[in-house]
Amino acid sequence: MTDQAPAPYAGNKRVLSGVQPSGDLHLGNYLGALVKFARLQHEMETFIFVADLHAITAWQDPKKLKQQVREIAAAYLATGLDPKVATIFAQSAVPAHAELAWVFNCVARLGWLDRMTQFKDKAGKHKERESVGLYTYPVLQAADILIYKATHVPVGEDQRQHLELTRDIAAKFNHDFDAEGFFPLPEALTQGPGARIMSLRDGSVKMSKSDPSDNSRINLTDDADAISQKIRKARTDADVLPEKLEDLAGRAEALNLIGVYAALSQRAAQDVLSEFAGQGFGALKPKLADLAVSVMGPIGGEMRRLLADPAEIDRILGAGAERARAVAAPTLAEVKKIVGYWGE
Ligand code: AQP
Repeated sequence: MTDQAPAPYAGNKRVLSGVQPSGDLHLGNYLGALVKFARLQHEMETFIFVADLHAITAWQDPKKLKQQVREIAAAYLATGLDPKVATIFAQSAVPAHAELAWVFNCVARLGWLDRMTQFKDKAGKHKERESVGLYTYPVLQAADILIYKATHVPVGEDQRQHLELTRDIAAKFNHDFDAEGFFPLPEALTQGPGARIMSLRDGSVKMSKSDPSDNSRINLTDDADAISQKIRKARTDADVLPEKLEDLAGRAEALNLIGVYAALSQRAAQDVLSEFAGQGFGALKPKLADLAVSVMGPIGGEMRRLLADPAEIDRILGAGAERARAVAAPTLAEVKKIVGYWGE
């Protein structure tokens, strides 16, 4: 394999996104993020990182973290990211993210962060016990994006509010330091059928790595039996499926399974619903299980193959970090000048 090199890309468009190495990746991460990365790498210059700085906002076992990073990198590669096209790296290998985050901590307002619903969801009733890092997480996310002056950020719907905060930080920095146009105002790419995949056990909450129930999600590493069993056990209701999508209102679990089917088969949800209209979940679930096994099964297999050679994954991450550092360095140097730091 040759070393990483940037792909030709359209205009000044640049993609940045990442995933935390905080647990097994699931169908929501796959449909909401990974499939988009693989597609976008051919349309724009693409930077995809493993968010290990973000991961430690909740405690991670230091003996396992490096391997968790490799697992996310393996998932990127197994779902089609090509290190010859995209820049793939670990966030902690590019210190400029954290340096810019400090400047942004001084630009962002407390009131802005107080509005972040993800912090409220994750902290629950005991926010005083959470790390300060979890609170300022969206500020680091703004730095991740803007250190590369990225213009497009493919994420699931749950990240839309953080992207709006990134735009606010970019605009305030540009304004406060009289540096109009220095940072772009990046766009969230949330469109697509997999933008919000819900838990298989509760259609009102998103599928998540940190959900204590393993049956709530399909992991990228699940084998065919586990995938089929989880779909068989997925919570549903007793009604038959209707003809029209709007008639699924109030049936969150049913809507979710139709959405997953549509996303995995790259069909419109209405088209899938028409196929099963008048039938119950006994008809839908076995077909959905076969479909999920056919799409997800090979990804798990490829991840296992890649993880058998950790040195190769480390080599790819190392080459990616070198390139990312080179792209980040001039932006950080300019920021230091703009802010008026003493450093050269
Ligand atoms: N359920 C989901 N549907 C669609 N997209 C999703 N994403 C996460 N869950 C869903 C998208 O996956 C990307 C990576 O997410 P992350 O690991 O950085 O953090 P997260 O959003 O906090 O993901 P999880 O799985 O919910 O992890 P935990 O439980 O650790 O918080 C993002 O683009 C996200 O939108």
